[in-house]
Amino acid sequence: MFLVKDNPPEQGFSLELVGINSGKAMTNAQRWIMHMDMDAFFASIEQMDDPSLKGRPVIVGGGHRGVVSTCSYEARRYGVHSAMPMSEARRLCPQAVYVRPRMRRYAELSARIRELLGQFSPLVEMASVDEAYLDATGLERIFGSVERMGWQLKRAVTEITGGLTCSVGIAPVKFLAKISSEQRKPDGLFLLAPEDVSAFLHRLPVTDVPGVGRHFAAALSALGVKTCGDVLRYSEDFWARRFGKAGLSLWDRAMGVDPRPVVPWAPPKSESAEVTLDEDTLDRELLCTWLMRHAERVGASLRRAGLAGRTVTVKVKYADFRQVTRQISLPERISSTAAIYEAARTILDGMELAGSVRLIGLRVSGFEDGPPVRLSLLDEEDTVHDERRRGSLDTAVDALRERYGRNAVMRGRLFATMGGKDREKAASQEDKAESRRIRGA
Ligand code: TTP
Ligand code: MG
Ligand code: MG
Repeated sequence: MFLVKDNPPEQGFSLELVGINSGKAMTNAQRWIMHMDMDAFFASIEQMDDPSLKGRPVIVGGGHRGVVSTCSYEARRYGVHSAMPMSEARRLCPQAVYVRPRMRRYAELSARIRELLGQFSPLVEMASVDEAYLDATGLERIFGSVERMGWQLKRAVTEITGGLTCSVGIAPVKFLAKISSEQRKPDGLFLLAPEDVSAFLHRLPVTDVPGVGRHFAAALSALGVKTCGDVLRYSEDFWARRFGKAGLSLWDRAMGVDPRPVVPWAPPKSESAEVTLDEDTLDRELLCTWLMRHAERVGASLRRAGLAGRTVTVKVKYADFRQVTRQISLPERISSTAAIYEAARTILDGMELAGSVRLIGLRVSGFEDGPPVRLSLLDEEDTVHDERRRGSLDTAVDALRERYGRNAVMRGRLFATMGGKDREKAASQEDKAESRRIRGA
């Protein structure tokens, strides 16, 4: 007989099977990790929202010089794939329908999926906008079997999204669950039972193991190592000596070992950034420049997390440590750098500085979906349109930063107001600036 026991809250909620008869914790309960990933996520949403696109090659991506975000399975037949230059996609598949990304719509559906997954397992980790790991250990008892849980989850995802499909992988550890979810894409389910793991790994190409990049793969190929089975032909010691951490990790994976737990994601209540200036200042231009910097950091974090907030707060601390905060509520939730900056700027412009400033901070909160409060000055339609336009600039900037580092791209405003020396200082102060994410309270 078994009972389900909660762990102490500080360790997070998890299910643990305890044998009543023996009175001892049962450590050999089968661990199950489920990985779900939406099929052609952005493109499928476009097809769902515009039924005339169903069954047709659809390519979602940025302007002519941009890259492909993703494409429908119909377009994949022509060799189009994510991260490919749009120009190449146009050459391969000129008849496709080309669509600009609508990040807010995708984030909205992602949030809906995240909420749903929480009803399946207390331990859900959103790994990206369209995929998640669920700890399914012990949940057979609720769903009948872990496979049935997977099918139910697939059905529920399709229902809650209004028609999108996902693929599910179920395996004893995380990396195998992720690889499993790719086995039957699209709209598939693949269960890798513990007794099949070793045969599966034996022929699994090392390039399918997360963490094995192009260079590592080339070095492996030179050793004649193509599959995880080949990895085991050399000793653990060999891998450690030859490739250090990466080698050891590869050995572990080839053995089917992946101790990483599913780490649940708690939505932040706010996103903020602040800086204590090297010298106290009365210079509003400088403060505005810092607000722009903060808006970029906070905006990028929000967009990464698929969040947007209605409340913008500016915090000012004076040289004598007195502190003032002012906030405004907007008619709709925002996440674009420009909109956050504009709101912050409006606040600062309306503040009378009571002395030199030693710290300036910015926070965005109010992520929940409330009924929008109209601000009479702004026409809502315009705001929505504006946020969309800004959204695509942010997507471009975020992508460049991802590739070339945080300081690679500086907006016109920052560039115009900062001299070369100041820009360097901002870059180094950037690292000192505290970006806090307030969880819970
Ligand atoms: P993926 O899950 O990698 O791809 P996908 O959902 O489009 O297709 P699949 O059925 O193979 O899972 O990425 C999820 C979304 O993230 C994708 O729809 C668009 C976006 N994305 C990019 O914008 N750029 C990229 O390079 C990748 C890989 C994804
Ligand atoms: Mg996907
Ligand atoms: Mg994905």
